[in-house]
Amino acid sequence: MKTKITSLALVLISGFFLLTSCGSKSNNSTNPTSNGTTPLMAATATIQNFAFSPSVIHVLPGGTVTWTNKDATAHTVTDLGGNFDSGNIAVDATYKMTFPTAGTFTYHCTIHSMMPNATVVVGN
Ligand SMILES: [Cu+2]
Repeated sequence: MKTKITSLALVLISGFFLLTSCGSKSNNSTNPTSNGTTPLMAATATIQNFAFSPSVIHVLPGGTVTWTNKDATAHTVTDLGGNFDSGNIAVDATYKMTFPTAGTFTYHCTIHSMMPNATVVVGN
């Protein structure tokens, strides 16, 4: 009888740890992502019709912005201050940049000078 209770407790305890470890794992892998209008740890943006959208992207310090090129030609995401440069982003490809410190970064596409500049605002 004593053995039965002990093994039951072991099953319950291991089940609990299995559940909690799964829960923390999924929390870590899914950073809250915004469309760039609210500062979160991750934001997504698109390059489409020769424009960056949204034109102002907000992200928290330490956050990441991922741009996807949805045009039929290559573009770049190039900081005017020289802090980052994607190089050519191919059609349907993405470029990911992490911003460790607060600040305002204005960037453009070096291939198409007629494309409007856009901005990443890093801060709370
Ligand atoms: Cu371009």
